[in-house]
Amino acid sequence: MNALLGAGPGLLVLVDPSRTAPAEAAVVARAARAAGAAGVLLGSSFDGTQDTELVARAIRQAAAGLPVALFPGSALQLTKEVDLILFLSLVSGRNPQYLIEEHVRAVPFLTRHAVPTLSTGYILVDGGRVTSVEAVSQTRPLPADKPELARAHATAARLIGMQAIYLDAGSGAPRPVSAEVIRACREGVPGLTLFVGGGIRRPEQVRAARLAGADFVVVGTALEERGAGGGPDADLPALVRAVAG
Ligand code: 1GP
Repeated sequence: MNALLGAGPGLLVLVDPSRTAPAEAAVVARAARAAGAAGVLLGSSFDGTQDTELVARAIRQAAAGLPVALFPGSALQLTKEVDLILFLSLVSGRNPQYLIEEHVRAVPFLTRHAVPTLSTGYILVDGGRVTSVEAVSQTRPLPADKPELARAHATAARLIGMQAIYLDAGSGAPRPVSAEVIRACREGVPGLTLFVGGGIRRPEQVRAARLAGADFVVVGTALEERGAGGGPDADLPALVRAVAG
């Protein structure tokens, strides 16, 4: 079993290499390991081309044993310094670039480097504002109040043979993916790994996502934002505890 998948269910801390310097990522990774997070996801919907590798290396050096997975925005971000690459197909969209083109471009890299991949159907759900993923991918998110539509996309990805689903409201979304949408997708893909992220800031939101069927709950922005005391706004240990219940 892959190190990251074996660490679940759990909380994943998302580090965006285009916004986080290697030294800063090292601090985040140490905090994630100390808090008992299942691992770190590394990715950006835009940019991060060469920073991705530097940040991945800094995380591994700072927090040995903490699983790191790549959550790439494009084939340009591929790095061998991770335990797993989410091989993402943006199945909520109809843009061939993110359904097959980036995948073909990834093949020379994956032929040279034997990094494990996880075929993942990525489903973008409306989180209340236009997010970077929507703008960069030029795809529309699914409506937030149509669980049956999300379930159909997740089920289609399973029938195609994908191994996991990532439900995302987009980074910094005002509204996370609802429990109804998560539950509907969980029903459509029993046995597949289910990641849920986007706009999750508080322990009760982590708990709700987990109870609705998420295996991994992803938090990024809330841990980047600084509170009044200068430290992160969100309480990482409390978020980790919320996954366990
Ligand atoms: C974004 O799901 C991730 O793709 C995490 O979102 O930054 O809002 O936590 P946040």
